[in-house]
Amino acid sequence: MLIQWFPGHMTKAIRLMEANLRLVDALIYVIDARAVASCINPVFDRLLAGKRALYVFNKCDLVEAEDIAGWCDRFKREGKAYVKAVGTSGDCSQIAAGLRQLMADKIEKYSKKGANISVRAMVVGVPNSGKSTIINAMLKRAKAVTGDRPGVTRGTQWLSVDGIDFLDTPGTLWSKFEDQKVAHHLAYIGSIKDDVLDCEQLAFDFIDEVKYLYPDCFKLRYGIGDSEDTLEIFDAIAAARGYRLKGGEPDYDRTARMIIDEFRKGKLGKLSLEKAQN
Ligand SMILES: Nc1nc2c(ncn2[C@@H]2O[C@H](COP(=O)(O)OP(=O)(O)OP(=O)(O)O)[C@@H](O)[C@H]2O)c(=O)[nH]1
Ligand SMILES: [Mg+2]
Repeated sequence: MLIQWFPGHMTKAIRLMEANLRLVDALIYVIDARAVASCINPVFDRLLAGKRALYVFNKCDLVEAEDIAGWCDRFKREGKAYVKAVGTSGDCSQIAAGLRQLMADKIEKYSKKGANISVRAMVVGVPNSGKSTIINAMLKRAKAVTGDRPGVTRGTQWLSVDGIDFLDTPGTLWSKFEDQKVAHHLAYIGSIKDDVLDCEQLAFDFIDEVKYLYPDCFKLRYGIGDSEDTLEIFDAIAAARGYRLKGGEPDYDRTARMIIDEFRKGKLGKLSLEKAQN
């Protein structure tokens, strides 16, 4: 299955982001902790040029602490500023603190001048990584619209709290995925609209990859027997859930949707698709 998704609203969003770039002091780069490398958007390189960035490993509740620690070490080595976050926990104060630390010299300069100037940060990231959720957590109230699907935020909007102005932006991807593994990971984590995906194939590919990364994961969740064969695992999950068509055949569509949905919700366990050392 070849995955490509770059709808017109993303081209528009990238133009909007570029137009707003001169207004901001820094970027807050929101990454899904389950697929860190795949969340690095080459389009953002242009936005990053000459700007400071605070990387936010979001959705840390969905990965093991040691996996995210590996990414923290790597970012540290690369001289990148980062914080860990769980947007849905409601407490994202560490992001504001990280940003203040990153911008300390500028904040001091402003305050020496006696000017009451806010730090302005543009929040960027692939669709569904949790940008709007994080901003809401910092605002301590829901102002930015969020949702468990990609493409929720369309236009840009400014939201302010404690001397920081955040610019929420729509999640954006890039025009062509050179590496289909990246495209698949983005699809698994919900950054690509499900309508453009073949869900059965996606779930098959998911099992095919995850069975090596986490050999016991399907056995533990669905109580199925030992098998290394992807189709056998798929069939066994359908049977365990009793998902059958009228003729008794496995209902692959329903099973596929359920598996992907359970992964996205963290019900398959804390699965990290990408390790920092790879
Ligand atoms: N488990 C978990 N879910 C999260 C976390 N942060 C956000 N979410 C969920 O992720 C989904 C997407 O959140 P949004 O804030 O809408 O994501 P976004 O990056 O603004 O998405 P777009 O505007 O579509 O680009 C929502 O269902 C959130 O509840 C987190 O730390 N952990
Ligand atoms: Mg959003």
